Amino acid sequence: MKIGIIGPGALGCLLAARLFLAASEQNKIVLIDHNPDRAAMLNNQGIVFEADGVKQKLAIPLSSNPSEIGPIDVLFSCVKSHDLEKSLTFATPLLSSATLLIFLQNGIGHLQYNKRANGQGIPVFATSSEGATLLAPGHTKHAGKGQTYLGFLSQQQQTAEKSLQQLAAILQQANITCSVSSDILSRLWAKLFVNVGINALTAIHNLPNGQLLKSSAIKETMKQLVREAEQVAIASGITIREDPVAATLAVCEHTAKNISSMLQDVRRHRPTEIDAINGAISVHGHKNNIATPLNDKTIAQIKTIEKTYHEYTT
Ligand code: KPL
Repeated sequence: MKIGIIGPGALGCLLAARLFLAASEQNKIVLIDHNPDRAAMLNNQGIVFEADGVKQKLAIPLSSNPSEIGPIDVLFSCVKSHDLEKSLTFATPLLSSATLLIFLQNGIGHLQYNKRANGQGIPVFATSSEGATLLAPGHTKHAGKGQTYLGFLSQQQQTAEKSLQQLAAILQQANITCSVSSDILSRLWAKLFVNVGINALTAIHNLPNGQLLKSSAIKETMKQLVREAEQVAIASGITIREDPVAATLAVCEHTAKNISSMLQDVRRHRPTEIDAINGAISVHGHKNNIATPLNDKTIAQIKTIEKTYHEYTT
């Protein structure tokens, strides 16, 4: 299989590194970056990957020119949810009607791409709890083993089902615990609950995930954020598989040292995924007449932080 990963962030580099280390003659890996200067720099420098106390430099091929690569079998989209639209336009030459296009964004806003594929890729939705921290451009550190689920939101032909199973096996061989889920929508919401409870609070308080549990006030806010999200999910007809509050507390503990993706964004003065995470709860809450005051307040707090980026940089 020819496998591309677009977006050399923390998770993109982790996937690329794991797949590259396990790649065989049959499976070729390429990283894709829309930014030609960064792509050239990373091509020279190599991707630095730290895991289990070992640091290595990997010569993973990196391109900023999708036309020179052409259609591939699998494209992992690891860009932020707010960059997805322009990234898909950029990636068009990589997509054929048979390409598995794997969406790995946080939140649920990107589910709209299930209907918009237009023969350019077969949309697959994925959720991963692999912990990864980007220490510098192209330098990623594995911060905790997780579980990855892949699944279709709509009925597919048998060939697509087979390709997805084949991809799950490749990921599994590459040390990424992975399975195909027949109920990916519930899995995406389950991940959303966790992100709703953890991400914004880590960014507001500038704390690694595990530290949130050390303050009873923050822990209580986390529980309430997730309970609001749960009410919205129930009103939206989503199947809930496990207690979202217990699951969020457990992820906080398992990823105690992790710097959440939102806190990483805030520290780099990048736009956050607040709209795709707590924002999605607020929007779906409004649609279903469920009030979400704590999520609304949290969104406002993060937007205030985002505004300060400008003040710092001018
Ligand atoms: O998905 C995450 C993120 O940081 O976006 C969690 C699960 C909170 C791990 O940090």
